[in-house]
Parts: sequence; structure tokens; C-alpha cells
Amino acid sequence: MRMETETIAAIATGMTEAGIGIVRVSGDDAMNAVDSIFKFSGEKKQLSKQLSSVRSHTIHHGYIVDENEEILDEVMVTVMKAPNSYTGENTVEINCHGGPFVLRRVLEEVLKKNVRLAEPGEFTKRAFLNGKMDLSRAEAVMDLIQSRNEWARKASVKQLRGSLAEIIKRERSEIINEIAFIESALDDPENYSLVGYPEKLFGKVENWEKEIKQLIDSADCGRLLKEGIDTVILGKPNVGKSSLLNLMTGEDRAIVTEMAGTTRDVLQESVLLHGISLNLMDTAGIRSTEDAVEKIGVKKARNLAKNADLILYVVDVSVPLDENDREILSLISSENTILLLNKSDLNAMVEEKDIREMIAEANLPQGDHICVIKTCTLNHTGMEELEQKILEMFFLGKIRNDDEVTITNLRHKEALEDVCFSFNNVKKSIEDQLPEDFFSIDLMGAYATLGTVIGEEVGEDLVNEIFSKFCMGK
Ligand SMILES: Nc1nc2c(ncn2[C@@H]2O[C@H](COP(=O)(O)OP(=O)(O)OP(=O)(O)O)[C@@H](O)[C@H]2O)c(=O)[nH]1
Ligand SMILES: [Mg+2]
Repeated sequence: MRMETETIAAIATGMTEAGIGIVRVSGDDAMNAVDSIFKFSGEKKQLSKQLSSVRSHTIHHGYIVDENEEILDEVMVTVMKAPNSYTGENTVEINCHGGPFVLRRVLEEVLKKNVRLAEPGEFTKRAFLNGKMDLSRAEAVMDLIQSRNEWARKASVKQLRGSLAEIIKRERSEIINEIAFIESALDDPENYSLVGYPEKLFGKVENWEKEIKQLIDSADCGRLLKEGIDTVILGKPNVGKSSLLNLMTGEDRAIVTEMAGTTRDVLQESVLLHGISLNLMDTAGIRSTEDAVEKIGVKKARNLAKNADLILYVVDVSVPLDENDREILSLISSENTILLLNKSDLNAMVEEKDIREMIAEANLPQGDHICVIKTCTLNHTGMEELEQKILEMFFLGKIRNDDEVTITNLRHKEALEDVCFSFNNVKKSIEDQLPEDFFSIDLMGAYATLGTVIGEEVGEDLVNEIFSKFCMGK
């Protein structure tokens, strides 16, 4: 792939007030460009020194000035020369004071020096194009930045250190060996025998397939861990849904009143549960209503229920079950629901057996598996049991130990599913006793698709698409 030489710059840190903010410049002309707006501190140095002549990986104190020599900020400038930098190019990082306005002004001055604004992810894209990292590692950089919990951070760091790429590279080299063997044997049958070979290959393909399937299996669990479990709180009006959200977030986020129909819009909050994120959504109580606003809220709640990873169905035990509960039962499935018998401090009009009867009447597949927990959001009863149940439901036996490689990226998952498809074709060809060149065709397919994960067989379009999702300055 072509080397990019244009010099680019961007603000690499967040645009909020902070102690330090960094303007990053990368490309052939990085040092020259910054030289023309940077003054070393100390008079002697000002005359004699240039950033382009300092040693690589050194840091220098000084000032950024505009055309009129007016000082914009007092800064520390780090110089990293090609190829020993993140991008593999000459890189200068200007450590400014971290105000958004100051940073923008310094960036503006840099951009006047024949430097253009970097696109999102362009620094990392250059690192990839310059061979500093494979694609799966570049993607891990973004995942790491976006990680919202300890688990996601660990998974990204592992991938960043190349663990996924290692597996992929090893399988690819094993596959290419087999292809080479088949081709040689077909060309030169006198010296290479294919007797008994299909059986041997079958075993190898099964092993590769097993390893790839394990990675695919880790993806669903990985997605939930990385992005959080989309959790919808569902129930009739006034049962305590908003109280539950407030209790779980530890904040008074939702309005709670004794009036039915208080919540009308969806309220979303993120909650961390033993290092795992829940995207908790409080919804309008489900009931048939003539109120136009509430109607919209109920519709939204129904839609959210359809795509939820987890539904917390809240029932108020002090009020008899009715048609609205029947409707809610039609929105849930037994795999994704935990039923909470709330207001357990009050006189119970509803017992667990009543709701179980209604579930049975609703003919919900495996309805008897639904877990029922007694809660009281006023005195916090049942919360530990609820947390425990959520962890069990999603991660029991599924959270892998720290050494195992987990994939969290949808692109990787889809590619690996294609790889398994190719492996299956090879196995089928072997079983159907087809000629050996059929094996190589699908092995080649698997080899190429594996390559896309680490970026060895990807077109420019895909590369651009992947990096465009990055944040600015990375
Ligand atoms: N006794 C008792 N009261 C509760 C409990 N949980 C909530 N409440 C009360 O029930 C009323 C309704 O609570 P909310 O949390 O607003 O209920 P909601 O389901 O969000 O109601 P809508 O938004 O109207 O659908 C409030 O007065 C709460 O204080 C509980 O466990 N016990
Ligand atoms: Mg509410």
C-alpha cells in the first residue's frame, strides 16, 4: 500500500478544560512545521536550536507564537522521529494547556504551515499502513478508548498486544502449508503422495474450525460485556419502575410519584454491576390509555422490549393482576426476563403462584423457567439477588478466564463465520471424495478471509470505513 506523506495535525485530547491538551502533528514535515511557530525557552537556545535537529524522543520547553510573534501558549514539545513513533512518521506532540480555545488556536497556527487537519482515526490508519500494527490491533485501539468497564478494557488490551492476530497468523500459515502441499502433489504426483491425505486434512480442518468457533462463541458474550446489557424495565404504571432505576443507579434520576403514568418518555442510565455495564431503561407504564403523550411512551416501551437483552418485569404485589399484565407477558420471553414482585412490604394481593398461573395461561415457551424475585425498592430488598441473577443469566460459565482471547468486534465475528463456512465446504468435499483441488479452493477462501481480520487482504474502502469510525486525533 502507498505511504502517505502529507503532514496532518489534530487535537488528540478531549475538548474540555483540563490540565494538559495535546496537538499532535505527523508526517514528513512535522518538525519543520512546528519549528516555524515554536520558540525554545532561553535566549541562547532560541538562536541555535531547531526541532528538526534535536534527538528523537526528547521533550522541549518553549512557546507557540503566531505570525506577529505573539505568544499563544507556553508548551512542552515532544519530538519522535520516523520510524520510531506511533504512526511510523515524524511526529511532534505539542503539550499545551488544556483549554479548548487555546488548543484550537495552536492547531490553527499549525494548519497554516502546509499541514492539513487529520481525519478521524487517521493517525492510527497511518500506523496500520506503515506496518506499525495489524488491523485487529488498530481496531483494539478504538475499542480501548471506548471501553466502559474493566472487562472491555482488558479484552481490548489483550487484542492490542496482538493475541487475536497471533491465532489468525498461525492458522493462516498452517492453511497455506496445506495448500502448497496439495498443489505440489497435483503437479508432481511422483514425489508427493496424496494417499490417505484427505483424512489427515479433515482432522486439521476440524481443529482449525474448533478454534475459530470458540472465538465466535466469545463474541456474543463479548458484545454484552463491551457495550453493556440493554436492560428494559417494564411493568404497569405505578409499580415502582422508576424507583428501581433510581435505586440501581444510586441517584434520583427519574421522577417518582404516587400517580400512575408519571414516566412518559424513556430514560436511560448506565449502571456498573461487578464490572459489567447495564444500559438501564426506565419506560412508561404499560396500559391502554387515551392520553396522547402517554400513548407514545407506551409504544416506545413496547418497541424497546423487542430488542432488549434483558427485561426486568416489575409487578406491584399490592394490586391484582389484570389485562395489562397479560399484554406485558406477550412482550417478554422466558430467556430474557426477570420478574420482580415489588412492594413486598405491602399487603400482598398477588403471590408468585398467581403470576406463574398467568404465565402458564399465556403459553409462554419455557415460562416456568422465568426467575421471580421479591423486591422492595423502598427498603432495598432483593437487590443483591437481582444482581446475582443477572450475572448468572448472562455470564455463568461464559466469562472466559483472562488468558483466553475474546473477540468483541462485529466485523471480526462476521469474517470468522465466513471462515467456518469455508472449512465446512472443505470437509464436505473430503466426505464427497471430490478431487483435491476442491479442497484448495475453499482453503484459499478461509486463508483470504482470515487475512481480512488482521488487514492483510482488505481493500482501501474497508480500511477507510474502519478508520472513519475512530475519534478525532487518534
Ligand atoms: N410501599 C412501597 N412503595 C413503593 C415501592 N416502590 C415504589 N413505591 C412507590 O410507588 C409509587 C410509584 O413509584 P414509581 O417508581 O414512580 O412507579 P413507576 O412504575 O415508575 O410508575 P409510572 O412511571 O407511573 O409508570 C411511588 O409512590 C413510590 O414511592 C415499594 O417497594 N414499596
Ligand atoms: Mg416511572
